[in-house]
Amino acid sequence: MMMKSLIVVLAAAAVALADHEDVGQPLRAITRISSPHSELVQGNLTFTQLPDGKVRVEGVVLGMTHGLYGMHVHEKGDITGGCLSTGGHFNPEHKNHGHPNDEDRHVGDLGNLEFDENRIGRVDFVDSKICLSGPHSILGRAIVLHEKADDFGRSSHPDSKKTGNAGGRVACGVIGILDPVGGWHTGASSRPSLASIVLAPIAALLLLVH
Ligand SMILES: [Cu+2]
Ligand SMILES: [Zn+2]
Repeated sequence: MMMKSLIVVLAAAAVALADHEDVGQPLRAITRISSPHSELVQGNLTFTQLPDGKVRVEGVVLGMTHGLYGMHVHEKGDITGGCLSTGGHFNPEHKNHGHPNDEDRHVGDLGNLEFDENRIGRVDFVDSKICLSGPHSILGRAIVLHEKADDFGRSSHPDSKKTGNAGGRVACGVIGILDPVGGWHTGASSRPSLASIVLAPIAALLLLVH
């Protein structure tokens, strides 16, 4: 009886510690945005995986004149041919192009970035479709900033439902790991935590002895 309660306590401790590890280490990614055409256009964006499954996007991009410019996650992290080699909008569910709040949207549709009179574009929003792990993961893909505003698939232009008719690609950057530096590719739910690696054999041993 003593042994059984000890095993239960150890198992509970392992679960509690595993939860704590996940909460303490949010996945964060980063991209350095630059332009093959202009040294003026540049910036940094960070992506933080929130506990509710959404992702917070923060940062500053400089260099575009006052106005709105479409910004998307494109499917490839390939900038060997400038921003053109990043492929199309990241669209794993084969939907139409849309507004970030639409149900019918590409996962990569992040809306417009607004630049002020001083050519500063401040970014701070939460998106519910992009992720830093799993099938919607944007890690290793690219952020692309366009030359025009995104119309969210709502104009009569033939490209509206495909790209938002945002025009050419001005600047881009590959989305990479910021922190933590390990544990990204094992999956948070299936990853054995340090606690379970240490405590599970002890529990098993106690079961055997019992
Ligand atoms: Cu785009
Ligand atoms: Zn799109």
